[in-house]
Parts: sequence; structure tokens; C-alpha cells
Amino acid sequence: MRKLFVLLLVLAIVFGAGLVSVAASYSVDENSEEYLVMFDGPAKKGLLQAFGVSDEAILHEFSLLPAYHLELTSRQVRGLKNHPQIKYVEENAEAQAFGQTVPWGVPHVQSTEVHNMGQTGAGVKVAILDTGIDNTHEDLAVNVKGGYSVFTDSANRDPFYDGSGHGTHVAGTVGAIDNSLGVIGVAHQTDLYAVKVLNNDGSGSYAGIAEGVEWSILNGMDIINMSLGGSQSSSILKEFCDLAYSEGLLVVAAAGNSGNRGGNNDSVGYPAKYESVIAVAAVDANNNRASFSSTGPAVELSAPGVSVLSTVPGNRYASYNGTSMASPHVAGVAALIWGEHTNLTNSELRQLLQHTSINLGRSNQYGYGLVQANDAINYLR
Ligand SMILES: [Ca+2]
Ligand SMILES: [Ca+2]
Repeated sequence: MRKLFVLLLVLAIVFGAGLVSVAASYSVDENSEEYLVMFDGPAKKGLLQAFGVSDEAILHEFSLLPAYHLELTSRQVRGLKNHPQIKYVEENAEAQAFGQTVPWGVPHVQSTEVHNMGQTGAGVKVAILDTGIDNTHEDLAVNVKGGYSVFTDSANRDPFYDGSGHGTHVAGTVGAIDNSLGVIGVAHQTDLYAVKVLNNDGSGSYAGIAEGVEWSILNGMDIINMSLGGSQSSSILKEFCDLAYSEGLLVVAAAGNSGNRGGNNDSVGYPAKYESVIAVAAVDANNNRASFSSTGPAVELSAPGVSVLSTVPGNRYASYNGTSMASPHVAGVAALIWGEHTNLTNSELRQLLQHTSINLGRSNQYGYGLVQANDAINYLR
């Protein structure tokens, strides 16, 4: 992980107008801290020495401005602050640059371990059936390889316009880029496809979802992620999901956000409830089921779905909750496994996901449990 540290030079004006008070001696056992000191006028190293600043305490002498990075005792600080030739004495604040944040869910499903051994999901195609993906996003752009919209109206026909933010967030969890900014996805070099089946308000129809599934089959997708669903069943949508699965695609969907606090209702939505589709429940960082996460015998796997930080349109980032956020963790883990073990069939991959998950308890709430990318990959070694 790259960590850029920048020296934050906030030029707060600390004007010492007091008297010169050069004490004769300074105790050497006093705790010293790092400071930035700047002269008002030419730098005078001799003045620092007069305050008892040793050569070892001079950590850096700047050349463009009369400034020093020093280790100073509190008495030296007081003295320098009051000296008329010293313009600023500031604590050396350490600030992290606008670096990349690793969302908690990424290591939680063992993606970081997999990345460290060089597997990033490259070459695996993941269709994001959602509200579209902002393909100009700084943390997604090169990974978004194509797309399609089921809509024909001007507001919704562009798959790369995401007026909701939902699809862009889901896409970032699967495959945000590993760079020095924003976040990182579970499979940060996987190919993302924006299949817009939900409009800018986040709504769509089963016909649109079916069309998106069909597009995914026809266009050689490996994985379909559907962070969407409804409470009604549809024989035709089921047929399309079954067809995708029989054609070798892995089909992953959010279980739904209709769970109750007790976790005892049967509330998994469609298409997740279909046998050919993996229903994903949401857990928090402590592996507790999110109270909204739908429950029932169809729940198959669990993944992070609380306070999930990811990309949203306009080079922005946001934390969302939902099984919509859990499903793309599973899609991303599947992309990592398929990137490593390219000969696996979709049903073999699915069994591997089930078999290597961490059992979290009641199967109606957690299914087989929390997906684990590294354990799944190593299981076949
Ligand atoms: Ca990034
Ligand atoms: Ca299912």
C-alpha cells in the first residue's frame, strides 16, 4: 500500500512580539517534539544554536524559504516564539495525503491477501445490472469496458449515466481501481460492464432485468451481479436466470432488505430466490446480520453490507448500507477465484464459495456464511 505523507504547511500566523530571552542553559532531558520554524528574514543557524538547538535536532534545512524542521523542547519553543526574528513556530502536523482508502469489506472477504499474491480478477467480465456506471469516475474509468441500456428515453438510454449513484457504488465494490485515490474494489482489475436495467430513480421492471440477463449471455459475461429485486415471482425472469446459469455464467443477487429484527421471516426477493441465482445476505464488520437483511431458506452466502464505502458519480465516494452492497462483494470474490482457476465451471465455483465460507450461524440468516476469497483459491492448490 502506497502511503503518501505530505507536510501540511498551514501558515497560521503566530507572531511573537515579546522580549528576547535567551536563557543560558536548557535541560537536555526534556521531551522534544518536531516543529517547523521559519525566520522573518534570512535564516540564522547561529540563533538556533543560541537557543541550544543541536545539529542533531536540525532534521532539515529548507533552501527556498528560511525554514527549518527541528526537534525542540517546550522551553525552546517558547523562546523561539518570542524572538522578533522568528516568524512562525508550528507543530509539525502529520497529514495523510488524499490516499486510497481500503473499505473494510475488502480485507473482510480476504481480497487483500489475494491481491498480495497477484490475483486481481483481470480478464473476468462482470455485468453490473443496475442504474448504470459513471465511466468517467476517476476510480473506475479504465475498468469499465462496455455497457448497454434497456431504456430508450433520453434520460436513461446512456448506460454510463448513473443518475442514482447506486450502480456506480456497486461497481466500485466489485472493481474500483488500485491507485492512489478513492477506494479499492474486491477485484480491482476485473472488466466491468454497465447494464442499465434500472432508471435514474432506481426503478425498473422484470422485463428490463430479463433483457439485461439476455444481453449478458449474448455478450460473453462471466458473472452477473444484480443488486436489485422485487417481491413478485416471474416465470420468465426465472427462465432467463436459469438460461444464464446453464450457459455457464455465475448469477449473484442481493437477498433483499426486507428482513426483520428477529431474523425469522421468509423475505428473500426475486431473482435471488431462484435456485440458479446466489442470494447474498448482508453482515456488518462484526459478522452480525444487518437487521434489514432478508432471511429465509434461499439465503446462500453472506458478505459486507453495512457502511460500505465505494464510488458514486462525479468522482465522489459514499458509504451505503444494503444487501445491494453485499452482493458485489460476492461477485468480486468470484472474479478473483475465476481469475486464478480459469477452468472451473460456474457450479464448481459456486460450491467452492459455499464450502470455504465462514459459518456464521443460522443458515436462514447467513446461508453458508461469509465468503472467503483466499481460502477458496487455496482450497484448490
Ligand atoms: Ca482507488
Ligand atoms: Ca437462490
